[in-house]
Amino acid sequence: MTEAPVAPLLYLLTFSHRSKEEAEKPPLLSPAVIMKSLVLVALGLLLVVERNVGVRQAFNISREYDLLEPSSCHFIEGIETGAEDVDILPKGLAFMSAGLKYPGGPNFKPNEHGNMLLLDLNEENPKPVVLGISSGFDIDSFNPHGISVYIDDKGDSVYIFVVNHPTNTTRVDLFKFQAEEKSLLYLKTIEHELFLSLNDIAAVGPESFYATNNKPFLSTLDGVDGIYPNIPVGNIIYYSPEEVKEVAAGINVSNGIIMSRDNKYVYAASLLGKSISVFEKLDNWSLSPVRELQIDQLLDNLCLDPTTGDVWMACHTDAERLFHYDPKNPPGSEVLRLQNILSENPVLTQVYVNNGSSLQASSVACVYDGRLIVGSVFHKAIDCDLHNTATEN
Ligand SMILES: [Ca+2]
Ligand SMILES: [Ca+2]
Repeated sequence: MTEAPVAPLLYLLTFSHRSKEEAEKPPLLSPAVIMKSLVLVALGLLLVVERNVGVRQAFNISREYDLLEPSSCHFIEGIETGAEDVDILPKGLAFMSAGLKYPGGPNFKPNEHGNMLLLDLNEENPKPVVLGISSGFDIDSFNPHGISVYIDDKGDSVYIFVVNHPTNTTRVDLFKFQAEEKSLLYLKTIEHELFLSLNDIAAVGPESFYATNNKPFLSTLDGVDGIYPNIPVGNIIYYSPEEVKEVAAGINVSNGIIMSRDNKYVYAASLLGKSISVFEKLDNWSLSPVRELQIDQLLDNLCLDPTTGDVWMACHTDAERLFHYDPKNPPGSEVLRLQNILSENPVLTQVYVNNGSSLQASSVACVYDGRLIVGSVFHKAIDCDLHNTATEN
């Protein structure tokens, strides 16, 4: 907060009490100094107003929107503490990260650790299964956030990369999926000084990935520390056992990240920039900016439709309601589909909008075989049949 200089005011208040001798001395504060101080006061006030307006605009505070809910949508039983991220295997097995405790954010079961869930989308009414994790992994502090699956070249091994924040730190844990046992084999923990406040991850090999730092340090959810509406400090890191480097910077709260279907491009979301950036992946794994599409919504995670290449985006409707949770006025949810992202004329379609009365704080939306799964930061998850397009407004 900018404080107004008080010297001019004090000077005016004390001026009339000066003695004759004092009055003959040159004034302590000349008119030029007074004018300078007044200009500083005006500038300070302008900065305060600009920041408040900037916050209101950047956070989409009090944004108006029409509700849009396919009538087929229903809650997925058993998910009560969010499914911040989802990634789906080609044959319909969905992995979900549940129970995120983001610093300063709400959590409806604060004494329970997070879990990785498995949802079989081949079933008509699937129920999530908690994936057991092999020994050697500290499950009690498990706080999973962004995830990404990687299938090896032979197609017989599935690796799960999980951004984890045990005790307010940030790291990546790597697991191998054991399909028969429906469990995860813990392989290793990856830490690095460039992992500052990891949010999402896009695996590109059995041990390598791109990951987003949404801000310079892991801080509370609110806008006071770490998130500044007009200062883009998020970035993207490339990690492999041989090399780790920053490959993009200047992103205003860097969030979801995915690879294109042909693995030639990286798509990355900016929450407060309200945009999606397209980068070309170079041979040395550096990223070359191709385009930035302004979406004007607060983007969280991204998901790719493997059949069409469409990008599905989950958005927050109002960051103020997300950062300062009030159960009487909860944050809403929104899902967008972006078609033809690389073309001259990408098509953006609103698919789901709710004011928080149903699903709160949507963070991911993925599709499989005409089915839409929407997860949230700390609330529930929904399952919608996209074949049934009837909506309730
Ligand atoms: Ca992800
Ligand atoms: Ca995210």
